[in-house]
Amino acid sequence: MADKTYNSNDIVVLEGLDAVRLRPGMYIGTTGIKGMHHLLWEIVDNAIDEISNGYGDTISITINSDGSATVEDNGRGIPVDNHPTLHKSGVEVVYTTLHAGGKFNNSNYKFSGGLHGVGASVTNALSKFCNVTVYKDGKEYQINFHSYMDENGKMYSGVPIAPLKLIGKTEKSGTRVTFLPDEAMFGSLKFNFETITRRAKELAFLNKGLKINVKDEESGSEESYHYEGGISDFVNYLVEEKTKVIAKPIFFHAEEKNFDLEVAFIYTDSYTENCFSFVNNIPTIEGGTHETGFKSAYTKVMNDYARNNNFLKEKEANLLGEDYREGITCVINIKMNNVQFEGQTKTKLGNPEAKTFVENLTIAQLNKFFSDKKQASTAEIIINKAKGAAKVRESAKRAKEVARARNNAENFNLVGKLAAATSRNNSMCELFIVEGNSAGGSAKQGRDRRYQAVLPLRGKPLNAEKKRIDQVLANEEIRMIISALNTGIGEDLDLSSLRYHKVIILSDADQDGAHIRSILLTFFYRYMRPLITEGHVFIGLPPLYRVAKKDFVEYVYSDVELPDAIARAGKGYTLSRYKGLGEMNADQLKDTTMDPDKRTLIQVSIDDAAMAEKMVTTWMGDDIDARKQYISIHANFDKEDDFYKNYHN
Ligand code: 1YM
Repeated sequence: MADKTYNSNDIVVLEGLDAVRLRPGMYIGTTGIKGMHHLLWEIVDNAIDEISNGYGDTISITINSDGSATVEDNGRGIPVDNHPTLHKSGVEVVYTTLHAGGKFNNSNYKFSGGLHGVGASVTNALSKFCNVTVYKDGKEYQINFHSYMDENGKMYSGVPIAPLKLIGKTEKSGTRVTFLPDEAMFGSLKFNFETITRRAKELAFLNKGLKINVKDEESGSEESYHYEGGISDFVNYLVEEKTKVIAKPIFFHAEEKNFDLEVAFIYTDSYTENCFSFVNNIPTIEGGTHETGFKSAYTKVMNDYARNNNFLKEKEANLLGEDYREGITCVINIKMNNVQFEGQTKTKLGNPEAKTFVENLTIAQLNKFFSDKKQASTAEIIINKAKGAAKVRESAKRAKEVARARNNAENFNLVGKLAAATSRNNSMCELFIVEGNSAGGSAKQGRDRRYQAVLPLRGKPLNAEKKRIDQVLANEEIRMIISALNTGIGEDLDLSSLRYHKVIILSDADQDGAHIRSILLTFFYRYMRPLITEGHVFIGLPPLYRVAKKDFVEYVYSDVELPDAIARAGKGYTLSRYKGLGEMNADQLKDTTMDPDKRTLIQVSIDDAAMAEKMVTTWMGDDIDARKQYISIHANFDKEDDFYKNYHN
């Protein structure tokens, strides 16, 4: 066969949507459940951009029974007129050209949002079909795209079946998109109602006035979110279970050319600091320049106020930022262009100009706020609280020193409890934190002593949620964990000395086990957060059943897998249900839960700190009913449940 000559058309095709299929990771991160939801967020982002620029107010998301999703807004509708050089309708260009959105809308839209700026074409490229309806100027238009393989095995990604077609008249205005993630890319994964509602709720908080409806056709579940108070409502929601010490959130909004900033914060009687920041609606879990800018401005404003109003005597030193932030819950929401992300998980804002901008606007806004005499009592509460925190800081420092000394002394005593690994290669070593002495005993026998260490927990460790650091450190179980990990905690945490690079929580698959797991996760979340964000924390998945017949033995980790396992065993099988880890002997525990070749671990991560925080306080807060509900929803986890993967999502 003659060599095919390539012309420019072929090159265009090669650089088009097929590139997305060849390297989906580059565009959506993974082809797992998160990547699949990313397809949805790309479409939702376009709708949000439209609404935040003042057109329309409502977005509806539907999970359809056939596995597809529909997103509809009531904005202007994507342009339908022909693109001057590409000779295709605007809609077609947006859905078939990588980064088309940016090229089109930069001049019209103040901030090109877009989760990672890749646009709707990526969603189209990775979908089996993608149908777009535009309601504009009294008319309804439709264009359908599909992806398929021809008889020669050549792949076609997101190609239009026909050009944009005029359907008829309409009263409506807006855009409606339905797409089905391609099984060839995502297997049998399904959209998750909870994942979608959680993010929808957050988007509604971050975009004041926006209405988002979410519906699951299959189950009939429906939720609606709309907050006229925006991030002030967000802050109130985050502290719902806590006791506020100032009446309502302090809020300000300020903008400059190409920058938009809003901040809301409140104080509760808790001792932790909770700052959540966002850039263009994206959570910046690792913080960054905007957070730094706010914090340094806030410390300065409060210290100046304290001096000018005689809360600090001339001889007294300034209070520290951390003093002013004890018990704060704060949301920082900025919009800007040319965002640069840094950090381990690319969730840290790097733009240096964001620091200056947030700092200057915060100083101006808060000085204005506190110059109002009506706010004098609020300022007084905050400053007195900070003074209390400063006092405790001094004594906690001593407590920490004591604890450190004591830890060293007690390392001998710990030997009996902690079965340490012998290898000094920390990156290969694992620490199993095991619920109960009997399971702990089996784990010690079943482990590979070179790389695996076992720390049995006798009772429930201390709930770190409501304690100051000195009380946390007084708890023996917690001290054993800190001592075994060897990193220190809080501000002093140093991951470079981490003794065990995998920290694996092994608890029973029942409510008590779930509680112990959440207590441990809460402790890590509060005092050793980098351990989680840098991927060192895992949950071990014990089997729920053992199906056996003569030589046949199969362990089953979730209810959905059980029928298949029973079928494989055939008639005359015996089924045992494990109620707890303690029921397994050393060999069984090793085979099912510890052996790296056979076990299943769930990595704990946080990709949305605000929602994780809410979950942690719900788990650990005073509202027992809410806590029971959360724990039971998530107690029966299995491999499909991506909840633990994200600690939120
Ligand atoms: C359900 C998804 O995509 N809505 C949407 C998208 C656009 C517009 C309106 C829009 C933008 C502009 C002018 C503009 C987009 N248009 C483009 C592009 N909802 C959804 N609603 N008129 C309408 O940016 O000037 C990209 S997105 F590039 F064609 F302008």
